[in-house]
Amino acid sequence: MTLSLVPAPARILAHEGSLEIGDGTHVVVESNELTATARRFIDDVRIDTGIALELASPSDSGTPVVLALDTAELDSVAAAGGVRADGRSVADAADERHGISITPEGVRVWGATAEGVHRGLTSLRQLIAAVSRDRLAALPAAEILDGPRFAWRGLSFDVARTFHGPETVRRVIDMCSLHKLNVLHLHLTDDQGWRIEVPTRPALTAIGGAGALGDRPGGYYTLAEMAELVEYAAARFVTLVPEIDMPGHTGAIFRAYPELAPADGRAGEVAPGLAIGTLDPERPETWAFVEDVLDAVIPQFPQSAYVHVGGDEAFGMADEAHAAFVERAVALVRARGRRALGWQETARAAIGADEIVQYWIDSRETSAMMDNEALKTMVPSELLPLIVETMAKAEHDVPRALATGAKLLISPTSRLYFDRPHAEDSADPAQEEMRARVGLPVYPPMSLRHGVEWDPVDDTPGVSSDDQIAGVEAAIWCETIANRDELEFMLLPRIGGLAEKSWARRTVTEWNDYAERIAAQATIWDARGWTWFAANTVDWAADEVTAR
Ligand code: TNX
Repeated sequence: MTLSLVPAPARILAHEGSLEIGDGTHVVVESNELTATARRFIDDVRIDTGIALELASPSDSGTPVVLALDTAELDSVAAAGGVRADGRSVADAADERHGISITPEGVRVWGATAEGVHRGLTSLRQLIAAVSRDRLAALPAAEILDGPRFAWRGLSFDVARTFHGPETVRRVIDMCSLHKLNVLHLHLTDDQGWRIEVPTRPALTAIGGAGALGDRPGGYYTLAEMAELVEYAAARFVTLVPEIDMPGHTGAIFRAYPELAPADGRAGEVAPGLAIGTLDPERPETWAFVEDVLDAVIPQFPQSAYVHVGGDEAFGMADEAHAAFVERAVALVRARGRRALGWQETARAAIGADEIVQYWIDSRETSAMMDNEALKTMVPSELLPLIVETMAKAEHDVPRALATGAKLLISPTSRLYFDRPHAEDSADPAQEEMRARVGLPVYPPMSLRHGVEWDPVDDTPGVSSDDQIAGVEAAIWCETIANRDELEFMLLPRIGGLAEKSWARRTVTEWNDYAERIAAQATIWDARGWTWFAANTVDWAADEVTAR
């Protein structure tokens, strides 16, 4: 039996009959701890389908959806592997396993934690939306037992090249929640903009936050806005993880505080989206700055056990200086009670087993990229050898990280860079126009099918077991993404493939089966007004979806 779920659940048992859900169907909690989760579910179903469910007490009569804290049968699904961004244990406090039983008499959704119940209700949401017609949903009777393969299922979101305001971030959090993703990694700083308030360093936002790539408008999240976003995410069991990118990608810092810039004046944007110049680990003012930033940023992310320190593409910096920088930045994070995570280049420094290394450079495709004519027109010729040099070292990063005992966050350019152009055609001319414009031309285009026909362990050179992996994370970089429509167009439907590869236990996703399941999701995307790419390789109309 296949149900219209993305990601695919671990176990499905078909039962006889069906159950109709509609306006006034009761939702009952067996524990007060689940009330907020129940309310969120009722809200979501109303937005997705128009169906108005009602929170009721157990004594009320009527067909109920019952939510319970209970571990019955959940041991038949293995506990998640990997690492939680909030530092909690998958064995108890943050067990996401759950069960869903649909019979003609009602629905029961249970899990060991409120988070587990929320994940189960997310499946129920998808099932209701897939069959709902005129505010009635006839659900097939079934039992589902499910839980994630990896504890870290994330999306890295570049809000520096284009500033995406709080409303857009909330929409992205909603997309994460709908796909059972539990981490939104905010790439808050880069050459083109600084997006987080540091009260002791006001020029970071006043000057560094003023612009974005090209002539796009700038902006930043105030302390109050960030607090609201953290809360909005936490209510959906999503952890916001901050990234402060250093010692490279620091152009915005240098505009705000020129005394931190390289003394030889060799800092600045050399091509749209590409700057040179790095923070100098030899200078005391560099570390006074980094401490000020960490002291301001860390308390804004009370849920996150990690701080991402960047570490990528420090073009032109000596290896020793880069390693010294990373080691001290990691030590400062640890001194503040958090753990560090960094792009894969951080594995070239002496990091510890508690650190996470984010693998992104798929060395099997870099030589083709380096030969790509688009790259040569984008990057000044004197910078090309520096890029080639950095990329050549990349193939040693994964073995080096694993040798220290650090775990990997799997984010290969080849599968999980959502700023690759879409490969498929769309029947809609406006979408074809957007497809030609959005996505970095240095990458070959990627199809939805390519996004699901792979495995994070089998397809990462040097990795042989789930135990070496913290989790799976996609990245959406915004050099070519100038607004919300373009952002959503690149995220959907690709985010479904990310969910499938980070949550689902089967290592092989069969394309035809996946294509049917993802098509059923479009009802919700439409109901929420999300822009999405209607690839012509999926039969979207099979789900009676017409309006977009
Ligand atoms: C490389 S991924 C970068 C980003 C770019 C991205 C474009 C990484 C750690 N650095 O600065 O935006 O490529 O895909």
